[in-house]
Amino acid sequence: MELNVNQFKKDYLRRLKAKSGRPLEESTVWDQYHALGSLIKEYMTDDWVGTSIAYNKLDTRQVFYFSMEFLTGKLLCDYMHAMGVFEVVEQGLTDLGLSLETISEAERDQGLGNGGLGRLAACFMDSMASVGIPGHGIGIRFNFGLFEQKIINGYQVEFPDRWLENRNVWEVKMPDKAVEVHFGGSVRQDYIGGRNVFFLENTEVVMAVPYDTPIPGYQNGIVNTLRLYSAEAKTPDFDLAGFSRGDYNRVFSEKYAVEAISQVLYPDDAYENGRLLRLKQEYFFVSAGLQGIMRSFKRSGLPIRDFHKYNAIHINDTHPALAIPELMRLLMDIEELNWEEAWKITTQTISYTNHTLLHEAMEKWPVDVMKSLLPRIFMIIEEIDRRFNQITERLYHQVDPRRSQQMAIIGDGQVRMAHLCIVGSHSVNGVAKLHSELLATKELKPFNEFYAGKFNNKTNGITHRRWLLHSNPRLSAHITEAIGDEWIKEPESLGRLMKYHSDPAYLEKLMAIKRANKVDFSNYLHKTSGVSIDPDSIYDIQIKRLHEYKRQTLNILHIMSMYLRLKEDPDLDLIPRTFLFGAKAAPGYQTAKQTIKLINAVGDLINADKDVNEKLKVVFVENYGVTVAEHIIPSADISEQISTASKEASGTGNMKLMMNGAVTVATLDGANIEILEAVGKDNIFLFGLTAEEVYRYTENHSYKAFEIYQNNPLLRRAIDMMTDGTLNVSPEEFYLIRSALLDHNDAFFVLKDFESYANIQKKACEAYRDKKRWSAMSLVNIAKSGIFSSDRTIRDYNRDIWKAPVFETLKGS
Ligand code: 26V
Repeated sequence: MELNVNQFKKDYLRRLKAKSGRPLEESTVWDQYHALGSLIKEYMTDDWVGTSIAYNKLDTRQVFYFSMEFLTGKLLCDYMHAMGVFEVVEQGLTDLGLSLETISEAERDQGLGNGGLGRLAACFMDSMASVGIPGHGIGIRFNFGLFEQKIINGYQVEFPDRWLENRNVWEVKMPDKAVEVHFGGSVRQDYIGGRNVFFLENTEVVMAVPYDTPIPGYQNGIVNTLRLYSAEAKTPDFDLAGFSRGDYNRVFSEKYAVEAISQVLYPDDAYENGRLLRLKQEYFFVSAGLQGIMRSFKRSGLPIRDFHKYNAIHINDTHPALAIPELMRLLMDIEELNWEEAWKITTQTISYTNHTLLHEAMEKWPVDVMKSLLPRIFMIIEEIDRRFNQITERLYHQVDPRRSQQMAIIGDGQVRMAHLCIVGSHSVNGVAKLHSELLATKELKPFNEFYAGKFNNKTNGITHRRWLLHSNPRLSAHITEAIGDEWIKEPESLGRLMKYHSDPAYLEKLMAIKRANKVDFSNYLHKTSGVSIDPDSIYDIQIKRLHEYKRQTLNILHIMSMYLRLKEDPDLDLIPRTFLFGAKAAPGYQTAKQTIKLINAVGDLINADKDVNEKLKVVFVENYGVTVAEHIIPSADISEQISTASKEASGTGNMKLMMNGAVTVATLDGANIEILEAVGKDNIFLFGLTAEEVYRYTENHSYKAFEIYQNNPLLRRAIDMMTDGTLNVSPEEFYLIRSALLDHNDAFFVLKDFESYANIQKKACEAYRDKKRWSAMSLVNIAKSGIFSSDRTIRDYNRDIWKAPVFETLKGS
C-alpha cells in the first residue's frame, strides 16, 4: 500500500490517543503496541474485504486447511512486510522517539501448536496468501496455548500460557457466523418420503463462535483468513430456569464444562493419550468449520452436487479426520443426498496429510467412547467401514484372509483414524520423500496397493519471508545486494548466489554477518536469562521438541564424552564450542523430562569447570518457541538433525537453519536426505544407520546395545557419568534414560550411532577451522535452500491435489 512517514505518524498518534486515552508521553509499551497493531489491521481491511468479495464474485474454488494447531508466533512485523510498510513505519516510530523492536516485544506469541505440525500450518497460511491461492485455515481458538516452560533447578516446570490476557489485536469476532455443535444424545430413525431420515435428540449443544484473523500475502493485495472457533455456552438461555432457581453452581459448572472445549491445547507431541475432551475438540472445530463452509456455499446458490468443485478440504494429520463422516452427515441428513452421492462428494473434497510413522502417535478412539459422544457420526463411520470391508474381503479373502481385517477402519474395539482418512479422501501424502516412500511401501502398504495413485509426496517447506527476510535482515540485505530482491517472490532464485561460491570478499562478508548475528543472540540470551556465551565459539544448535527419537541424548552423551576427554587432556586442540539446546517436553513424558535435567546438569558441571569451560559450554535455552527460534536460528553454525533414521517424518527446523547458513550434522532421515541432494555430500555432515538398516535391526532383533556399552570405554564412561556422582544429582535421577539405553536395548539406536556421530563431529570441527571452506559450505546451504520454501510446497499441493486458481494479485479487482 502507499503510505508516507508523515501520514503514518498522524494516523498513529490519533490511534494511540483513541485506544489508550493517553498522549504519547504517558503511554505504555503495550498501549503503543496495541495502537500499532490495530492501525496495521485497519490498513489491511480494504484488501481483506476485497479479497473475500472477489472470491465470491468469481465463484472461486477455495481451499480450507483444517488443522488442530496453528503455531503462528508474532504477527506484527510479518504483516508490515507483507503490506510493504515496514520501513515507513519503522522510520515514523523512530521520529516519534519510539522503537519498533521494543513495541514488537510486547506482542505475545500465538503459540497454538506443539511443534512441526502446527508451525507447518502457519507457514502454509503465509504461502497460500503470498502465492495467490484462495486458502483459509480452520482451527480452534485455544484460550491457553502450549505451556510456558521455566527451568527451575534444572527441571522443566510448566506454566499456563495466557496469551489472550491482554486481548488479541488481530482477531475479529464474528458472532453472526456462530454455529451449533451437538454432542451426545441419541439418534432417531424415521422412514419419510421413501428414505431413511435420521434425527439427533437430547444432545448437548455448544456454540462455536468464529474469530477471524487476516492473512496477508506478500505485497499482492490478497488477504486470506484464519478462522479459529471458540466454544461458548448457549446464552442467555443456557439454563434460565436453573438460574432463576438460584442453582448458580450447577449452571456455571455446565457453562464451564462447555467452554472447556476450547480452553487448552493438548501438550502431547506424538503421543496419543485418548482423552475424551480431545475428541470433543476435534469434532467441535471440524463440525463448526464444515457448517460454515456449507452455509456460504449454499448462499452462492450453486447446486450442492457441485460442492467438491468449489471446495477443497485438507486435513492436517488425523486430528480433523471427523470431517469425513461430518461432511457425509451434512450432505445426507441436511441436504438429503443419498449415500452414493454424498460419498462421491466427500471423497472428492477431502485430502489428507500424514505427519508421522510413530505408532504411539497414531490416533485411535475406543468404539464406546465415539458411540456415546457422537452417535450419528459413529453410525456413519460404521457404514463406511462396512462398505469398505465388503470390497476388501471380496478381493483378498482367498489370497490373504487377514488383510481385510488389517485394513479395516474399526478393529480391536477402536476406530483407526488414519484408515478412515485414507478411505475417505482422494489424496494421501507424506511430508518428505523418504517418509512418503515408507508410508507406501511399509506402514500403509496394503492401502497403497489397493488405491493405486492415491499416495503421493509433498516435501515440507518453511516460509522464507519469516525465516530469512524478517528474522535475518543482515543476511537478507547481503543476498539482495548480490542478486536483487526477486528471491522474495521466487525463492529458488537464491540459487544465483552460487556464483559467489569462490568470491573471497562475498564470503568474508557472509562470515561477518554470521558473527554479528552471534553477537546479537548472545546479547539476547544475556538479557533474557543472564547467561553469557562467546560469539567466537562455534554455535552448535539442537532446537526441537524433546523426544527420544530426536536423540537429544546422543548429543548430550557426546558432549559428556568430550568433557571426559578434555579432563584427561586439557591441552586437547578443540575449537571452543557452545552447545545450545531448546526443547519442550510433554508434561507427562518422564524420559524426556529427565533428558532436560541431564542437559542442565551436564551444563552446570562443564560451565563451572575451569579445566574445560574455555572450550565447552552447554546452554539450555528456556521456553523454546517461534520467537526464540527467530533469535537463535540466524546465529547457528551447526544444525543438529540427528533423529534415528526413519523416525523423523520430515523436520522443518533443518530447513530454517540451512537457509540461514548453518551446516547440518545429519542422519539420513526425513528431509535431511533432500537437503543432502540439494547441497551435495561435501556440504553436509552425514552419519549413522540408514532407515533400511534400522528396519532390518528392528525386524531381526540382532541389535545388542549392551555389547556396545561394554566395548566402547569412552561411551561407557559417559553413560556411567549419569549415575556415578560426577553430576551433582542422586544416582536415580536419570534412571529412565539409562534403562531405556541399557535394559530396553536402546530402541532409538543411540549407542549404535554414537561412534559415527563422534567421528563426524570431529570432521565438522576440522572443516570449521578452514574459514574459507566453511564459508563456502555455508553459502551453498543458503543458495540451495530455495526449494525448501513453503511457496514451493504449496504450489505442489495446489498443482497435484487442490487445483485452485492462482491469482497474481487481487489489487483493483
Ligand atoms: C500428535 C498428537 C497425537 C495425539 C495427541 C496430541 C498430538 C499432537 C500432535 C501430534 C502430531 C505429531 C505429528 C507431528 O508433529 N509430526 C511432525 O510433523 C512435521 C510437519 O510435517 C514434521 O516436520 C516432523 O518431522 C513430524 O514429526
